[in-house]
Amino acid sequence: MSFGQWVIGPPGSGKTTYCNGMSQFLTAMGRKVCIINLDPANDALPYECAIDMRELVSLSDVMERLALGPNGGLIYCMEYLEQNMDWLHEKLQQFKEHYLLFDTPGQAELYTNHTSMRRIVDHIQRWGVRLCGLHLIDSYYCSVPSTYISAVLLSLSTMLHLELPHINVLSKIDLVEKYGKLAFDLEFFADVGDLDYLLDRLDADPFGKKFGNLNKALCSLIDDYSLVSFTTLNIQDKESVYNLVKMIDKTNGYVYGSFIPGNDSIMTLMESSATTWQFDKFAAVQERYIANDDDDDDDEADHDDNDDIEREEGDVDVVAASSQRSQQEEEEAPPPATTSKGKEKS
Ligand SMILES: Nc1nc2c(ncn2[C@@H]2O[C@H](COP(=O)(O)OP(=O)(O)OP(=O)(O)O)[C@@H](O)[C@H]2O)c(=O)[nH]1
Ligand SMILES: [Mg+2]
Repeated sequence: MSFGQWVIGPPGSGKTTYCNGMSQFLTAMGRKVCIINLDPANDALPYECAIDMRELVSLSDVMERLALGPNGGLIYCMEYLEQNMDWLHEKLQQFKEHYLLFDTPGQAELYTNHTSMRRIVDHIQRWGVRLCGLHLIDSYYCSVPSTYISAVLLSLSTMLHLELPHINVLSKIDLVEKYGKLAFDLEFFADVGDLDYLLDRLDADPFGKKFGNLNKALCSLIDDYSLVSFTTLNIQDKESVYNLVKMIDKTNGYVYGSFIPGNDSIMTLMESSATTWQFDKFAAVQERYIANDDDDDDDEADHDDNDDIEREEGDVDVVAASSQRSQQEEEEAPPPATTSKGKEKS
């Protein structure tokens, strides 16, 4: 039995960067990690790839030989992989002791309605790999009510389609307000609060008002399922990555797993996976990445120098993580700011 993550999300949501950063982080924790690239269009991989689907089939070849466009070509590649699962099985034999990270393409239809990815996932699970579906959604979607609602719907249909133990993640949380101020506190968007508040916002917009009834029906559908919530991630912030690792370890069962490298003390891991209060968690993230209207002047004051984001293109620096990080350190996280679900930011 081995464990892994199935990393999905729309184009540009950060999947490849995530696999790179998460691999560095888990390696620093002592786990043996293997990244599998299942994106046949992934030309410039930032990580060292143990298994690369492009050895089996590449998008450029398919497009050229079959005269297909990029989307049709990608679907063809996934169907080709599905028909050649023996190839993947054989490759994975060398990595039985490894923690697996699957990097996938961003086309949404692959994980919302097309059946190949679903069948590929089923195959891999039957080989004894306990997977957690990790769905990355760029957090800028939160800045516009209509895009946020469509992101929640996408997450819902992905969960229902793939049927994996699943975590939705608002990625690039460090950039959450880059394209505009959030209408509500972060906790509202992470917990998918009462969407009636967003409907009011949509009604205020002439375009949104035109589709008022449709929006209302969609929000009520989301509400009926009551399945979607998000956690947050800045891949360059080790605390953010560590919090996510704890969630994933519980979701795919790693904390209850066998004695494999990096999992020498299940009890210690279980202890380190103690749940942080959601309220505290989002308040700390909000305080770090979202400017407080009351004190715009010193919005950088509380940042830890190590965790600050200085983005170079394609650069990830998520190392120095330690599996020995103590519970005490966790409790020393910044104090919660006052947030309340559904309340407008003052
Ligand atoms: N600021 C910030 N940028 C990020 C973060 N994660 C990824 N990025 C950037 O987002 C861009 C897209 O990241 P990728 O990892 O290529 O996204 P992807 O989902 O693999 O994209 P496709 O494979 O095309 O679907 C890159 O410029 C990354 O550096 C993050 O947590 N914070
Ligand atoms: Mg990618």
